[in-house]
Amino acid sequence: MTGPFTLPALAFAPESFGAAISPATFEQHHGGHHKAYVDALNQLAAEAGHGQSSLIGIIRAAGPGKLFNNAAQHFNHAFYWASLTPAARAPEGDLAGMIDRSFGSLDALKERLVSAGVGHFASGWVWLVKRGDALEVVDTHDAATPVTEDGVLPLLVLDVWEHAYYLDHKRARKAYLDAVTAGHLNWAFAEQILAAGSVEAVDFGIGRA
Ligand code: MN3
Repeated sequence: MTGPFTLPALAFAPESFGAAISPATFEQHHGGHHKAYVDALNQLAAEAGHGQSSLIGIIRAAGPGKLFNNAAQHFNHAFYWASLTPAARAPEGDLAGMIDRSFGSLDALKERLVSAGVGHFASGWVWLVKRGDALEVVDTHDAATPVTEDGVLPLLVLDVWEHAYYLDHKRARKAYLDAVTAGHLNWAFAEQILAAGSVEAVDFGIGRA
């Protein structure tokens, strides 16, 4: 069925990630998994009387269950596509300064992202977030998302569900995380959110924020 939420187009060519993420993974992950979350969300939101609600409003209002899971997975996946870029440049400006103050260096942050992903049990997400004046790496299980937490601003995310890497790296989650953190994190997106101070102020394809 159609509804207010739509699958955002990828902002890059799926052939442009080398050995890190294959076009086949993007096809399954974006056109398959993410689309299924959007379709289910449209149906469940309408049934729950949320046909006019914003995505983040639904995520924050829904209790545990299918509506939360599909709404949060739409948010998390749109945030993930925006967190990826074919060719990363170094973080700049305020973000670069906060990375150095919070982690010591960009390489130390990348190591934290990889180790958090490797250490995460089963399905979930690894996030770079701002809490207070500092940056942190946090992981969330299943569909859980830091957008529900007061005072926490998500800046980047890595999907560590098996569907994000299994076609390309089999069970070597670390190989996927090493490849993505080495050259494919979209620091420009993190800089935009940091400057805006909210995820609602940046358009990354979730429709009504
Ligand atoms: Mn996924």
